[in-house]
Amino acid sequence: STPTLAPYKAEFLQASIEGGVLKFGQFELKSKRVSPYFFNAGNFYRADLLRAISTAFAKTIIEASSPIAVTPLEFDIVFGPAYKGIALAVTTVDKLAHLEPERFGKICYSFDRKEKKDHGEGGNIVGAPLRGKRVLIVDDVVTDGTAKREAIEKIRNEGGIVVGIVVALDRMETLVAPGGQELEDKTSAIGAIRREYGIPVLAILTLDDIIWGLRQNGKEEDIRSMEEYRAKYKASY
Ligand code: OMP
Repeated sequence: STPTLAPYKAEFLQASIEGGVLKFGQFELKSKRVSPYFFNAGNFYRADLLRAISTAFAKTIIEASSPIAVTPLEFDIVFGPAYKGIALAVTTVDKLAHLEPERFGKICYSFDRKEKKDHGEGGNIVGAPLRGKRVLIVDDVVTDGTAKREAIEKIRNEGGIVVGIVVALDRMETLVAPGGQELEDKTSAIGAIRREYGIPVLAILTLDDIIWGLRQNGKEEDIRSMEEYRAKYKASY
């Protein structure tokens, strides 16, 4: 497990718990698994929480695009898939420009329309045109990866080059068959996307990070059920 957590990650974790975004208890997932925690990115609508998540996204991106990184992330546009990704992309771009104006002052945002538009300016993209640009996708959680694959295809259809994905949370768990059965294969949704598209998929927080945080000041029973869940479902990537 994680020996320590970067301060911005620890702050994001604390804000997520205090803001009711990250909850502990019993939750049925899309996959039908019963999880001892749930991360609801739809609850980031309050100003202080939005600031916490955009700061954490921006710092994750700044770290990954550091010129001294082995393969620094380079991008022109931050793309947020509709609807939840929109606020994330817009606030992340604003935060990047605020934290590092020299490097990120001219970074753009874009997002897709869910509905077709056939009048006015037309088009399926709002914000910076994607053609020929390096595009970084931001989103909340990867569950089975369907939404991320759709976003990648849309961006490519518009002529954009997807260079990476940053999500708020990597649940680190194995994929489940469409019918809900457990599989022999220990692949994660994030691992599958990394291999399929050959792009980095970064996360602000992982399941390991949450458990680390809980060990610092969480409830004993939450720690136990989280560790059991991890032992049962953790992916090999
Ligand atoms: P999109 O934001 O539309 O991709 O949906 C993400 C899906 O993941 C939703 O169906 C959520 O119910 C689900 N989800 C979370 O949002 N947070 C979690 O911690 C776990 C899940 C999940 O069901 O796996």
